[in-house]
Amino acid sequence: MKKELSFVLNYALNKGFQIHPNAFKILENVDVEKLEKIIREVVREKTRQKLFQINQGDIETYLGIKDEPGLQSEIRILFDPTNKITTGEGVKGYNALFSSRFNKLKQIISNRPESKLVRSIAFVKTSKLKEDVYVVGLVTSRNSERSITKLLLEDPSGSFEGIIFDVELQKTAGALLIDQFVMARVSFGKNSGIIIKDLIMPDIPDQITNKSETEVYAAFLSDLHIGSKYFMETEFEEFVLWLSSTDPVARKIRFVLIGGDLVDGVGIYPNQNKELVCQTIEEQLKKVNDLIEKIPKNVKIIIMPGNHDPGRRALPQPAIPKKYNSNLWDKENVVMVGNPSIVSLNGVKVMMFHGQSIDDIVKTTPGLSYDKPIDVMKHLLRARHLSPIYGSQTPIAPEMEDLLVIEDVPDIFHVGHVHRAQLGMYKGILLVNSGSWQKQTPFQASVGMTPNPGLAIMVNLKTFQVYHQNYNLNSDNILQS
Ligand code: D5M
Ligand code: FE
Ligand code: ZN
Repeated sequence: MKKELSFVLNYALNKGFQIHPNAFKILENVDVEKLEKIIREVVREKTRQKLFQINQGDIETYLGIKDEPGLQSEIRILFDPTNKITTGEGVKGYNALFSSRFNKLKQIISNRPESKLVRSIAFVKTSKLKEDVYVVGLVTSRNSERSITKLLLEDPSGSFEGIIFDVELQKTAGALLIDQFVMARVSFGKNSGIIIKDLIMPDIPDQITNKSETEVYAAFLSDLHIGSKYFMETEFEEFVLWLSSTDPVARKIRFVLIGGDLVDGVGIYPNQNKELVCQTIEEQLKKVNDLIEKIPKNVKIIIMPGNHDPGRRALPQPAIPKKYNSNLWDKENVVMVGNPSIVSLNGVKVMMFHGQSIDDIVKTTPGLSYDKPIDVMKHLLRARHLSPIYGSQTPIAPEMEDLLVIEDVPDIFHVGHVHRAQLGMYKGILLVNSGSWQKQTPFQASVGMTPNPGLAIMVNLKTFQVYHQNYNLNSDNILQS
């Protein structure tokens, strides 16, 4: 036993006190220089109370690590694709997927006044209307040449090519994502072509944000990439230890959300093994488990997969399967969900999505970039879809139901994947891209991607105020908003 701990025991015994083993366990982890002061003061206080046993609660109260009383930590899973996955086969599956997408979004847009004037594309093409009408459809292609933009829209009755002349409207059209749903006001031109006069997104209506009644905090994390030699293990461990510190914010944290890429995986990209310190998924998940164990048990941890985690690659992804690491599934304070998911934390609805679709969107949409993931997240909200572009880099499974439509409007939208932490606000929704805990990889350096790893983001679920910390000592990391 360390001499400082023997001193503590002897001091207490000499004053007629017993120390409960649980109290002693806490003292074993306290900075030795503080031990003498702690035991003298606790003994003085207990003498005053005439109680001669030193319990866990006495030490916790002294250290300020006693649970904040009255803090709720109620978690409900509002949406999880894990048990809903029923992938269709071949063409039939894709038809079902797109028909589900169309119907769900048509329903979402149906509360707009213009909806009453919506006609089917087949009807509009054959009836040569004199008045403007509306159509709704999925964007199948977009072309800009000289001073006009052409859009191909499709609904279950057929498709048509609309022409846009208006300069501002061409900009709106330029921001449309392929396969996204849109409403268009159309009329017939002189040469019998169909002209698009306006474009309306499904978008987010004005709404009242749900807040927690008590000042509980949630920590937002993603892209740890455990197992990669670029995982910032020391910095992440420091953050995990902070969670059980006496810091007033740490004392109020009741939720930790991990938005995917917990591990770096195996065989995710060519020659990945050269960049791994753990060569198997099991080893990598064991390390995840060891870190999770260090988080206080009164904190609930929500774990969602990303493109590096085991399970299936195509969206929507089921929760990380039990077979790789049953420990995570067995923990009482861990909740395993699929990607995307919606969880309610004390009534605050958080939509979690890893963010794979950002890659395709940044590549095809003018004005969007990897350094500003929040802009892309706003795009997704306006389109009411988490991954509209089909058949590009992001694999999407031909589900019978499109589970990537944003049906329910969240209070917080949590995304990761691009390794750039950023904050934003859209129509009352707090937008969080939680960045990463992995240093810049050689691949990212080769394509000029500059991550800002090591930022921990905490949100007060009562006030929605954001508190953040930088664990990255090598750079002056900034959290953009
Ligand atoms: O992805 C982190 C970011 O880096 C994300 O924006 C994709 C991009 N990335 C990473 N590897 C590749 C390859 N091989 N091709 C294209 N884009 C890539 P993460 O999911 O953490 O790997
Ligand atoms: Fe990642
Ligand atoms: Zn990722």
